[in-house]
Amino acid sequence: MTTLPDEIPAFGFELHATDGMARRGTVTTAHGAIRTPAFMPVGTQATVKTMYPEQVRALGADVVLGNTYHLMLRPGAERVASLGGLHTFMNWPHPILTDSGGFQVMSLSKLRKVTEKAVTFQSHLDGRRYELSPERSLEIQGLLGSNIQMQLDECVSLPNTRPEIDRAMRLSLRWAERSKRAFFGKRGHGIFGIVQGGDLEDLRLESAKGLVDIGFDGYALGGLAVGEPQEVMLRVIQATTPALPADRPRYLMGVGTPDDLIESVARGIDMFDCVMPTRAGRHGLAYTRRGKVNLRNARHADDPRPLDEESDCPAARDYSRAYLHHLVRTGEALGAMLLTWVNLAYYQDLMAGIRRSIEEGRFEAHKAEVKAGWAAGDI
Ligand code: PRF
Repeated sequence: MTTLPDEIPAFGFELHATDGMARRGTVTTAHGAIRTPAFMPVGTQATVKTMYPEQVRALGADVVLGNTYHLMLRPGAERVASLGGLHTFMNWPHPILTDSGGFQVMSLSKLRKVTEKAVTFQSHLDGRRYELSPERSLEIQGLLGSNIQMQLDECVSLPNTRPEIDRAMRLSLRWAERSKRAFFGKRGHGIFGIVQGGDLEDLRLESAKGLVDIGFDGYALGGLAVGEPQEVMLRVIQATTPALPADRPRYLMGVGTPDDLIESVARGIDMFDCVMPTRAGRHGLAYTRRGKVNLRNARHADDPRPLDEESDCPAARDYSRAYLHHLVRTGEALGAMLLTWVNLAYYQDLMAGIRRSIEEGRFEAHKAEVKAGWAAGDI
């Protein structure tokens, strides 16, 4: 008997190749595939700031990130749901991952309080009081309709005390259990658990084991890039990824610089998100094959050269540094648009190069080559 394939693919992860600890895979969702290692542009307010969705897609992004915290406050999850869900609302028909809100509550809202039940906070917009429980976070993420939904967790900054890191890790584990139970597992949608435990490897391993026992579609590493040196972050990643199942994707939350990405891939990470390329672009900073360039700097005022004449990105290839400098100095919208484009193109090219090198079994050599390019400098 033949069976017709279901129209909507199930959520899943397939590993195609490994090279050392680096992995090349594909995450399958109801809205399409995510090639890993992947960088997810951040679209906090249902927009990747200054970019058209078509343009983000054309750069090679398979997935963007949305935020429970921002969207629950404005325009509201029920409203987005009644308008057909987040994919339709923002005209991004491809995969979407949503963060659960806890991390943004901690960094943005006023008068926040964490209890066993939930995190309560006052909106940074109008001071209204809200309660975000694991159940409500997953309800909101279900209303938004994101393909990858995140458990509610508590992230503490570093450096921190062992009792505080321990407390937040255990609370996050209990919330993981409740988040999983509250997740409405529509076909082609998955939920990720979040490993916490600060810079303490024994707590990281306990967190990872607890999450694996609950069972998630993927595993994130939270609580990193929160004040610790890069070497500490990389040590924690290296110690944690071996404790996670090889057949599930691993996502390093809120990271990072191009160097963070390539070094984390070397330690078994598959997915990243970060505001760095988009935020830096709005602040006049460009990421290129030759490192970081600050277009605000007066040395660019008379420079007719583009940022990178060899780039496939028109913004990097067809506009002089002098013009970009002028746009940045005058605060013109086009300056932010062009530099965000440059940066997202660079980040996506970086990931494409990493994926290819893993497939071809030359990741380490490729990493050395890419790092030599940054070190060679801009001029
Ligand atoms: N938890 C959640 N989102 C996050 C983080 C976290 O620890 C981080 C830490 N780098 C960024 N975004 N839920």
